[in-house]
Amino acid sequence: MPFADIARHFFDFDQCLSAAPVGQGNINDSYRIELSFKSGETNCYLLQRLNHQVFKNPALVMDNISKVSNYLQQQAYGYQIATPLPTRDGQWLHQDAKGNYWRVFPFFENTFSPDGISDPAIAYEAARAYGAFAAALRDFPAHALGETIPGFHDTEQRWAFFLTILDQDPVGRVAGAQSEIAAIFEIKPVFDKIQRLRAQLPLRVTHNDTKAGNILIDKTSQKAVAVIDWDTVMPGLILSDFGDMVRTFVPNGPEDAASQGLQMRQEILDALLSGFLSETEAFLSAEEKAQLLLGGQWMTGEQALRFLTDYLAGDVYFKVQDPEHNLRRTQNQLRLLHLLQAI
Ligand code: GN1
Ligand code: MG
Repeated sequence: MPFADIARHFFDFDQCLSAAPVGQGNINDSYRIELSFKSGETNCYLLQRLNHQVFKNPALVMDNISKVSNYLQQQAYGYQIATPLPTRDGQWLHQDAKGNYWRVFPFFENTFSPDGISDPAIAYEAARAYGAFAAALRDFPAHALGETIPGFHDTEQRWAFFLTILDQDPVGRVAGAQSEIAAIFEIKPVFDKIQRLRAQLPLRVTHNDTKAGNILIDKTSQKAVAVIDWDTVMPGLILSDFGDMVRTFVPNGPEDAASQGLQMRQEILDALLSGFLSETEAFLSAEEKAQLLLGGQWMTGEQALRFLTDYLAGDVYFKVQDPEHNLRRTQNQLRLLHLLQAI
């Protein structure tokens, strides 16, 4: 079994009892593996292939994660820390013969991610955990972290890339996506507003991928256990961390829902605000607090732009299950943005 061969670089185990895909990630590939050891012990781990087309400097990703993990271990941070487990020769990554990068994390049993299925209590719990993450890192020196994806939430840069793809039309999809393209041009003022605000907002250490899929909730207690997926933890704006929660928790279905009828849920939005502020109110600036909801519009619009760009580019970035997947995702983000703008 190939997973066993990879795991052998991390552990001296007896047998690999099982290996199965887990999670809904759009970038990396994650597997739960169950290993038995000669001591008689059995343990589960998360084995993950890091997508090095997207993360072009895998060592930098791991360096950031280990710095954040070491730091959080010394803070009063009330959640589990997903510290990576090193290879037997002390590396964070194992590179296989095909050039793929593998890493291992502890596996948190009896947990789930509230992807498009949350109720207000869970949304509150998740937002509180993301808020606690930001709070625990508020004094971490942002310059100590590298940019794992340069310009990740630089929407101006993403806009310029969209225009290039639109112009090149590399796979001939532009003609069939005219209404989505027109809708993207209509939301440009949201991005312009963010750009004007940037000068007034502090640069913080932020998570940058605070989607519903990156929180683990305990199945029994329904309490948040861990904030996961630290690949994009780097300097950023607090608005995007709150915004990506709004984008993924507030609609009554997942971002790639097949139906065009996504609705927004005000009670979830209220729960996110109170959960997040319960941890961050004391240190966020008045301007940051005033603009949290704009963060929701920004992230939803930016994600629409990213999905549409990828559709027009021929599905080169996000994993897709069918040729219309990125278009469907775009339509859902556009619909959600219009609902958020109507609040
Ligand atoms: C990707 O890999 P995953 O699912 O955590 C993407 C996010 C998007 C998200 C949309 C590195 O996150 O930025 O918001 O898909 N991650 C990267 O679901 O691009
Ligand atoms: Mg991610």
